Amino acid sequence: MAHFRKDFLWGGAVAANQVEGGYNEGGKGLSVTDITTAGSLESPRYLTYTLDGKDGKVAGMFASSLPKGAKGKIFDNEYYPNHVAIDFYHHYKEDIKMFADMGFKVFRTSIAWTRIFPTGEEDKPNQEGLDFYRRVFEELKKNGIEPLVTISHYEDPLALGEKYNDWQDRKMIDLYVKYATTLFKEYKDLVKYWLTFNEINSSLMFLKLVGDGKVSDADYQKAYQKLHHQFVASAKAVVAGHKINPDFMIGNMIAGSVYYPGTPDPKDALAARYEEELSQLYCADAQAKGEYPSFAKRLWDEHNVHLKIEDGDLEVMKEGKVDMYTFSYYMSNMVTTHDVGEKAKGNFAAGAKNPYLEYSEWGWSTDPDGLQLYLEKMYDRYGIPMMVVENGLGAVDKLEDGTVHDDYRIDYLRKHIKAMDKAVEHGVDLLAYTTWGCIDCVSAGTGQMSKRYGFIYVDRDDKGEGTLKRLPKDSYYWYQKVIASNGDEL
Ligand code: BGP
Repeated sequence: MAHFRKDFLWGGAVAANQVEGGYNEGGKGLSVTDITTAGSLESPRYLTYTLDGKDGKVAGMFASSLPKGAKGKIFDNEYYPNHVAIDFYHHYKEDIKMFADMGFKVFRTSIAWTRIFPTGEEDKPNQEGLDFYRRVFEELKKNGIEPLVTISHYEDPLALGEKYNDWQDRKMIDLYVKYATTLFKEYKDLVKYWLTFNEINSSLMFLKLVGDGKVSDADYQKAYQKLHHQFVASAKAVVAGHKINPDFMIGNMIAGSVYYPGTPDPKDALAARYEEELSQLYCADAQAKGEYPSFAKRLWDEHNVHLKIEDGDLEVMKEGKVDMYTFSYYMSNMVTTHDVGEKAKGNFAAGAKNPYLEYSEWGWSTDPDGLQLYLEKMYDRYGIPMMVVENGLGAVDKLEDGTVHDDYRIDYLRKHIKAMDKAVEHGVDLLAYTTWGCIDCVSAGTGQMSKRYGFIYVDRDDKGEGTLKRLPKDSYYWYQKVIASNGDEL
């Protein structure tokens, strides 16, 4: 018998920019993702812009920033996969019906900030945008599915990115809080579960993994200052949300990973711990404990970071602690001070390759024990309910006779569900599991469609060709049974 609670929320997750399309419909403004090209494992995605009359592009993903003074621009000769994505904007009813048939209890999606405030600075929200998400949430409710909503998922309004230099300006705090408060008021009777920022720790975690791997003190200064503004914004939103509806459960969202020492050398143990402090605990403490950890000073000093903290910031962080700890989990990492042969690759994969683990085509390890470890460790540290809001295997699927035999995906998910079950048996209060990309969508890291995660296949390729037809894969019927049996039948 599995140990999940009776009202366990089984479901799936996506993000607005990776599924919706309709990038210039319904009064929507441009998001940073709308000027982001497609890439692959070998070649990065680019943000395209114009600066002093000249066109240019800079490697980036996960809402990275443009060079100072640059204006985002859509080039005619580039392909932007998020413009159409899988056209959820027009297919949401059909998709929700398929989720409901699978037995989903919860569906995680995000709101595109630019559908609500096209440039981020309007006084009044865009009614068409509000209406679209109302229709989506009502459709979910009608089908017995609870919405779980990420307020900001890697898609700031482009206009704010250009003007305020990727959260360097404190003005972003008020603009975010205005946006979040608008959502809370509008959907207070439809949405109970909210997440403030997707993978907030990515600003630190991905620093070394993007570009040439060289990170300057100025880069660290920028990342820490951005995070400070986001922590304050998140805390203010939590406070405002609870006033609007005291039943709201508002969570953080961390890109979760565990860090193993690569050898028994104590220096490796220390290095692994330090990596965990930087990549996980710094942000997790700020939002779940409501304060900077004891090791924050060491982290700042290492890179001569001088954080601008204003009066009242630390108090509001304390007041606006999150109600639940939510995270994505795909893989673990290995850290060593020794010379290692092979390195792990991919946007999440840092350090050395772990000989005990298998790696996907995109270089991500499969490590269900790491998920158990993470759940048990973090529950022990923070003691608040948890949700696994992303987990899954990105793989190339082969369409055969109108379906996909994705036993590799079933195998991956089965192992991770077993790991969650163990953690629950050991006392972790786990509320939900939403697998990533429950319907195939555009990859955030590479912009590919061919890196598929879904239970539902979508006929669309890396160049934007295809009918957009939806087809259930083998994993669709498997997950249906898992949900119906509350995790007993794996
Ligand atoms: C997380 C993001 C998601 C998602 C996922 C898989 O970082 O929150 O948006 O895309 O990773 O990553 P990818 O799409 O690069 O395979």
